[in-house]
Amino acid sequence: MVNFSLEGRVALVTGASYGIGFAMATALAEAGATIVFNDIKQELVDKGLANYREIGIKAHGYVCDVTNEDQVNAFVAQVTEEVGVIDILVNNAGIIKRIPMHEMTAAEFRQVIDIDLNGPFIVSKAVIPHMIKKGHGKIINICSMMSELGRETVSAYAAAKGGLKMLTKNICSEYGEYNIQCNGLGPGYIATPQTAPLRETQADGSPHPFDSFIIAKTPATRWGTPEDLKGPAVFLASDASNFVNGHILYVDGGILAYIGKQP
Ligand code: NAP
Ligand code: GCO
Repeated sequence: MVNFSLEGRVALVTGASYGIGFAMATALAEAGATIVFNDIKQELVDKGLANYREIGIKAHGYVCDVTNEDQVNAFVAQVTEEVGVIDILVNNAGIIKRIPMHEMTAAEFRQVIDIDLNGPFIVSKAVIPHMIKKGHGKIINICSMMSELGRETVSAYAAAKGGLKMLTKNICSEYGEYNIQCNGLGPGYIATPQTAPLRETQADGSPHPFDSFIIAKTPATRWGTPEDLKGPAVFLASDASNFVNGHILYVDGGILAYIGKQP
């Protein structure tokens, strides 16, 4: 029987107090994994712990900024000591800034790259030696439609997520021989706090134009939900995907396959 079980495995999902990270962590826990997550503020870690407790998951939460290498190294050492060697890493933490490129400051551009691309590099670098020693590991990088497509106002985010796609392929290339599989998950447009501004009902009660645009661009004719990421996350975290490496699994309702509905 295909093995989707994560019993006995320790999974770190970064930035998983809520949103997509929370849903994926819940799925990994339901498959048997012990869940570790981080956030940049204690109050959010505490809120996340309460959210996990509410659904019967005893998660381990830590304050850690994924862009801070010293913090990350100390965090990974503490988790290894207190919980166990990390078998599964989901690089989920990320931000977006929607600003026309010619109006975006270099500092704003750098901040997005720092969290969305440098962060996954820093955390993966800290975890890989432990995975090599243990003889196996799963790294799942949360990419995006913007790993493949551009659009107005998201230049930094697209650059970061495009880079994250290639970092995924490079980790696959460099560490496949150690039985480490590194793949990407590319969510389509998902209803979370990050996309809330794109879905706000207009003052006149009409849907946000972007909301209608995405519905027209998606064969599934709906926004995704964090729950749509649960199965794909378990697949890529489990032995069922041991010969899948360097792949970006798009979970997008078909957007990337579709030219869009004729107006
Ligand atoms: P979200 O609701 O904004 O959650 C992002 C999480 O990352 C938050 O918990 C946030 O913590 C945390 N975070 C931000 N900066 C951090 C840092 N420096 N160190 C540690 N944690 C940090 O986003 P989401 O929609 O769930 O998205 C999660 C991931 O999926 C992101 O990588 C995003 O780019 C990607 N994605 C989202 C969509 C979508 O449509 N929603 C589609 C494709 C890909 P704070 O609350 O403290 O900021
Ligand atoms: C945007 C959205 C997207 C989604 C996601 C799509 O402003 O276009 O935020 O970037 O977050 O990344 O896959």
